[in-house]
Amino acid sequence: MRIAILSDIHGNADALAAVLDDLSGRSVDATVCLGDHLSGPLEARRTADMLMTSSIACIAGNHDRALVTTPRSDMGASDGHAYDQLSGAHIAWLKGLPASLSVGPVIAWHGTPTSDVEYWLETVEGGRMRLADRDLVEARAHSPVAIGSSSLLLCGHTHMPRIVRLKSGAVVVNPGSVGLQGYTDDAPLHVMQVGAPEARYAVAEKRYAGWAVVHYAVPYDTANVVRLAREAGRLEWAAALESGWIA
Ligand SMILES: [Mn+2]
Repeated sequence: MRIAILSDIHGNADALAAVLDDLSGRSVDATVCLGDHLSGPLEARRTADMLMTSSIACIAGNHDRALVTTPRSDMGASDGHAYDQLSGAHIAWLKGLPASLSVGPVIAWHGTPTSDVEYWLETVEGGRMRLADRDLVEARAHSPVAIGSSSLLLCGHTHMPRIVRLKSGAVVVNPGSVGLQGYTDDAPLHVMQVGAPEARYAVAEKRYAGWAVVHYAVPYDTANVVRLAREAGRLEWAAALESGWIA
């Protein structure tokens, strides 16, 4: 079994198009997308249209949940910018997204098995993100949701491409972010940056008892999304889109 793993597009339709074009040359049995599809100062409507007309199996991220549960007046700039582009059909699609999905031996969540906002593989320390300690990664895998016999556990949310093996032998894979390679967040305040602007995704293939995982970094023309971010006054977005670094 081969599965393509996308996550955290954040309205970057140009990056999504580049990933889907890259993926078109590869043979996969299924493609999944792990949430935070639309939120940001870019092209939420175009991204939603692309996903809704594709065969990609999507789950909801915390921002997708916010778009259908938060009053417009209480939304942050990124959610509000996306929301204002969406039709009733887009909202209905968002409302129908599950919080998790499983395909054969693969199971996927946005954050962790129990939360779409918790980091699974990373810890924030000194305003930066690092690989979480082993016992914490194991503890966050524990869940009333049955991991069962799944051997490939997928998460997104932190935008950091990573593979971590659990003591059970199962691997947790974060494919990184299709659309946004850096951000700052609060509570606690920290910077996340990949250090390169390419669109990220991963392909995992079952091999014996394990998985061969390949992370891809796909170049695309960032001029349009950088311009859109600047026009929206989101200079940090523009820096991350252009360079993969937060200015
Ligand atoms: Mn998220």
